[in-house]
Amino acid sequence: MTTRPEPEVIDRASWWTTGQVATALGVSPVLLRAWDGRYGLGPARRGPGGQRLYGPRELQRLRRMSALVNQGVRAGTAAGLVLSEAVSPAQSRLLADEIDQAAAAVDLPTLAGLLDDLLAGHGTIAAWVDVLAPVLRRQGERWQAGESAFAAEWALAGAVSAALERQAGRVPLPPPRDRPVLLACCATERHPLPLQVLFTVLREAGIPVVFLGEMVAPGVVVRTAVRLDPALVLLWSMTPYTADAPLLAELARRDVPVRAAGPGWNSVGGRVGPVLDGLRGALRAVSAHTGRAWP
Ligand code: B12
Repeated sequence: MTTRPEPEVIDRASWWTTGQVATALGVSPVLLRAWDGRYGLGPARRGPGGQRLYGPRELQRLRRMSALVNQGVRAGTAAGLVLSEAVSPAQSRLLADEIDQAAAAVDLPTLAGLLDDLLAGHGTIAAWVDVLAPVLRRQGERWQAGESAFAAEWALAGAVSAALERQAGRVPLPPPRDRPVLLACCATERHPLPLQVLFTVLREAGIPVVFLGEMVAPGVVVRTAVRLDPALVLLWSMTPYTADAPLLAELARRDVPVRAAGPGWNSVGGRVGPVLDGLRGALRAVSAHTGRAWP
């Protein structure tokens, strides 16, 4: 039996040049080289022609560095913070275990503290990909094996959602001059977390974004899309029985730029177009529709 590689794994094998990173972060290549020389925030490796290549972890660190500097933190202080934040695989496992245990004990204050530290310390993308998604998948496996306590799953999902909300709330709203990205779950879909992660990442990047949440009535999605004239709509389905192909068709019929997102669409077939099934792929789609560079 062949197993399909997980999209996130493929994405994470990508490498970016200095120019691509500079464009994505809105800083100059000269500044990137200065941050490398002064603070060691450099590329992970060199390409065949000697070009500097940044991997996902380096990119994430530079994104944090840039965000901190934009918030007024001095570059030296920001670099110190960022360098002390790198998550090793061993640390990821440790953090994941701590979060798992706090969820199992339904220890909500500890859970909130751990999640706030994780998001602030490692950035939303790394926190999600390296720690939170694995913990949630573990919960799902337990549920499937009939072992899961529902209370733990609710505690975890609720606490992650609340922590993402706090994280997004720390970022100032971008000026409302650009067309927003609109994110909505299909009408029976109750797994909004991946979409909320995307919402948080876009907020952090200063991209106008509206998140309608879970279980959105089709009429609400259509009316909101027509009213907002979004640059892109992502319609989320996590499980096969929630994918709403007629809604997707209705939006397309009204010339709304829309993409199906999430594994639930895979069973619907080619009628819905290529499905976005990874955080990085979704960011690339947003980039293509908003003109905002994102490697
Ligand atoms: C938490 C949770 C819940 C919570 C949700 C609360 C909340 N606020 O989100 C609650 C308790 C409500 C719930 C309910 C149910 N759940 Co549930 N749930 C989960 C759990 C544990 C995590 C969900 C999640 O956020 N996953 C996100 C990440 C961790 O999943 P992932 O596989 O790594 O992500 C993939 C993609 O989403 C993508 N991706 C990751 N991030 C991003 C970001 C973007 C932007 C994009 C585009 C893609 C993307 O990459 C991955 C590879 O494909 C999953 C287990 C799991 N493996 O996901 C089960 C799971 C999804 N649930 C499942 C089921 C069956 C249900 C229920 C039917 C159970 C029930 N009888 O109550 C209901 C259905 C509700 C509904 N109508 O939608 C099954 C679905 C099986 C299937 N494929 O049909 C799962 C897989 C558990 C299992 N192993 O069986 N659930």
